[in-house]
Amino acid sequence: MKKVLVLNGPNINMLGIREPAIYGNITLADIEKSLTALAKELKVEVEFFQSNHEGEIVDKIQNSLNKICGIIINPAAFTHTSIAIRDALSSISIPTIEVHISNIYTREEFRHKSYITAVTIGQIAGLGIDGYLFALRKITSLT
Ligand code: CA2
Repeated sequence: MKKVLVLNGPNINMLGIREPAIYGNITLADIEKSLTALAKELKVEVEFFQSNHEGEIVDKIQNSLNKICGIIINPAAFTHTSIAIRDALSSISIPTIEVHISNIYTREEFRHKSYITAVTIGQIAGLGIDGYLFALRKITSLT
C-alpha cells in the first residue's frame, strides 16, 4: 500500500492546549485521527512524525527515500528559517505539500516568508485541519 508521511514541526504538539485564539481548540491528536480516517477511505497508509528538533526532521525526510510516496509537512516555525529542511526535501524529490493551520500571510511579517514552498507542489494556509485533509487527497491522487 502507498504510504504518506505527515510531518509536523515545533510546538504543534501544544495545539489546542495553549493559544486557542490563533489555532482553535484542535489538537495534534485530532488532526492525526481525522487523517487516519481519511487514509482508510483513500486506501493509503499514513505515518505521523512530530518533532521540536530541526535535525530530527531532516533525518526523517532523508530516511523516507524509497519508503514513502508523498509528504505532507507543516514545518511550523522552521518554515520561516530552515534551509536545512528545504535542502532535505529537495534532495529526496518526493512529492510534498506544505500545510499551515493559520493564514501566515495575515499574521506578522516574519511569517510571510517560507523557505519550504519552492520545493513543494504547493502550500495550503489558513484552512485549519481541512488543509491537512485536502493535502492527503491531493498527494494520494498524484502518486
Ligand atoms: O499556522 C501554522 O500551521 C504554523 O505553521 C504554526 C506554527 C507557526 O510558527 C507558523 O508560523 C505557522 C506554530 C505551531 C504551533 O505553535 C503553538 C504556539 C502556541 C500554542 C500552541 C501552539
